[in-house]
Amino acid sequence: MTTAFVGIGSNLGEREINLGRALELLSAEDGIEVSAVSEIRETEPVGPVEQGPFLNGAARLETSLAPRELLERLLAVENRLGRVRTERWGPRTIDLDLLLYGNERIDEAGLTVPHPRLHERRFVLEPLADLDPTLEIPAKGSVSALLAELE
Ligand code: GSY
Repeated sequence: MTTAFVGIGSNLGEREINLGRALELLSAEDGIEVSAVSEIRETEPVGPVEQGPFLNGAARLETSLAPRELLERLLAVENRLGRVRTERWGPRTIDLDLLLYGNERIDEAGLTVPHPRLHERRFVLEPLADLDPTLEIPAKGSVSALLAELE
């Protein structure tokens, strides 16, 4: 089993319900156990597109799935919740980002772990700090140190 961390976000529709449903669907998957969920925070949108505020959090998973298979399951849950990919940085009913997979560093087409912008995003680091402030981001440092650098 490997411990993985997933960022969760929504800024369209019933945001809180979308997040809860995504966690339910993930828990129902064979090979995935949702072992902890962070606080959920309302956050201002980051990026080039003007859009409404997000609800963001993170979940810790225990998984027997390989990283690529886990990513496929995350995309399948996004699709089941009606996510439509129209605009790259645009609003979304649900966003499930594979942030960390054990201590692995993966750089393949469509799969980069740790997530490439994780270390510079408060809306990702704060939920990770809820789950474990000592958590090490491979090649970047601890979540608490990265958050301190953003201050
Ligand atoms: O990369 C995730 C989607 N996203 C977010 C988000 O989840 N939260 C906030 N606050 N801003 C964002 N901009 C994008 S794109």
